[in-house]
Amino acid sequence: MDNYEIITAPNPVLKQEARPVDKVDDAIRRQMDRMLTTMYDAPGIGLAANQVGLLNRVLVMDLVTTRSEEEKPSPIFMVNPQIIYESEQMSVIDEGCLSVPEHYAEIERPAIIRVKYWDYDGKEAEIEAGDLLSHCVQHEIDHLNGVLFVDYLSSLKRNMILKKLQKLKKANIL
Ligand code: GNR
Ligand code: NI
Repeated sequence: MDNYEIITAPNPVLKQEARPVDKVDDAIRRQMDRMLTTMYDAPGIGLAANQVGLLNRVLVMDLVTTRSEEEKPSPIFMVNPQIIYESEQMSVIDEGCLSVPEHYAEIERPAIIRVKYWDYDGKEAEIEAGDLLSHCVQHEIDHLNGVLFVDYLSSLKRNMILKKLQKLKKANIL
């Protein structure tokens, strides 16, 4: 199956809010399958619909980027994810983003969260996430709300990064 193209900043679609999905049907499942292969090939540990130019509340994740032949992938698919609990304790992780290539920054987020969502079959599901998974889910939900990790940095740092990316685009390097 054909992969999607990943959109990089600055691009208005990354600043837009994605709309809720009414129902998990075959079209949404095809979108999730295609987002997953796009994410694996990138490679990344998460991907939100905005990053492939689709404005619906769909995300895919898989924290394991390298697997041997025998190991089965264990993707997580979320439709209409909602954070229903955030710990007061925070954690800092060095984050990157496929839409902000080659830039990384330490981002502070609630250490543990609980998320309610619809799974691949459209069934209601709930998970508790800590560590990298917690950061990844929050990073992906931010995308669905039009927020990038660079939005947590000072405007000086953010604008420097965005200018560099814009320059690479103009030179056709991105
Ligand atoms: O591949 C990715 N790595 C990552 C590392 C720390 C916190 C979040 C992430 S998500 C990112 C892929 C991506 O851009 N998802 O939107
Ligand atoms: Ni990202």
